[in-house]
Amino acid sequence: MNAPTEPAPATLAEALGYYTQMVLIRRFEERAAQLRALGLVPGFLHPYIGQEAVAVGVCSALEAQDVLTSTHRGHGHMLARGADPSRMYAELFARVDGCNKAKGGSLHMIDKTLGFLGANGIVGGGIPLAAGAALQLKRQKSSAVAVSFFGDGATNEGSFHETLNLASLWRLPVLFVCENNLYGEFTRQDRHQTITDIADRASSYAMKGVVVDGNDVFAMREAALQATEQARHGGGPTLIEAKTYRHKGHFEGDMARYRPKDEVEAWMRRDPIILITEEITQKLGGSASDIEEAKAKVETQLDDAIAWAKERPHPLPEDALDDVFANSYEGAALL
Ligand SMILES: Cc1ncc(C[n+]2csc(CCOP(=O)(O)OP(=O)(O)O)c2C)c(N)n1
Ligand SMILES: [Mg+2]
Repeated sequence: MNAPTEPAPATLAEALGYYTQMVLIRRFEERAAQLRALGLVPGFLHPYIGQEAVAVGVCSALEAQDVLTSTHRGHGHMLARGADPSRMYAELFARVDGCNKAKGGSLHMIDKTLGFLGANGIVGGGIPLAAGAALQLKRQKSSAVAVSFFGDGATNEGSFHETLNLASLWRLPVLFVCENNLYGEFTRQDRHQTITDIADRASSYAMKGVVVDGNDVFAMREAALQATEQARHGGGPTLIEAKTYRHKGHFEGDMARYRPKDEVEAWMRRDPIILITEEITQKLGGSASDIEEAKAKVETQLDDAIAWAKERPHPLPEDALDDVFANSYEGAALL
């Protein structure tokens, strides 16, 4: 297992860009939770709050042609990839103008135009999908890479092990990004696996594994840049373990009383948004008004997105089966 090298210093403008995206993810979800409490969201939400640096750092290292798979905790990945919050809110509110016409909801949001191959309600389900996409990219001799985000719990699934085995054997251009937030649902990592560093599992597959501070957006970006560079040049996959923490419960409404208070408090002090704010104001010469401006911009964007989404119509019952079954097998044309 190798530690990634020190990240190259970011410019103030780059750092403010990452900050804005991280605040967008956090506020998108805080407001989604409030809207759910008001009855606007007919379904579960799994908040990504606390893990924003992982999605933003990794996605900042990607190119337009790259593809991604996500999890049940997928809003952050999709927003970091550049999805439109208006269409995402419309999807959460089950409206026809939602990014998946209200047929995906939070757990199955997809945006093919962004190469975002989907959130996924099946734990570990996105991992083989990313490797399948990577296999196709390799066959097409593309320089694009596939990225799969998944949790610590998912690394106990057969799909994780089977996929890492083949991805390594076939040197597929894929990044396996494990967001180790210390819990799988309500079970602490030390009660569901014997290892501490999930990156150690890479060595079973002769793959590079790295442990990264998942609350440091710059470290995440650097690890992703190194892994994409390797993957784009035929060097095969990397397993990146991002050590992070979810601030809230497993799902919206879970009070998370199974977590010790001091553990929660220690991680709250290392909130990724606090860390990047300090970097901007203490090291990169940014001012308090730069921060306030970025926050205000996000709030206006979300006000507009929510106002638009609330006014969209609900789908009609007679359209329920449209877009559910494929009329043709698009993938066949690529083979
Ligand atoms: C195959 C499968 N098993 C169990 C579940 C129920 N389930 C949903 S989320 C979850 C925990 C996943 O933990 P982790 O992979 O660490 O992701 P996190 O929720 O921490 O982001 C479980 C067990 C499921 N959705 N799919
Ligand atoms: Mg977890």
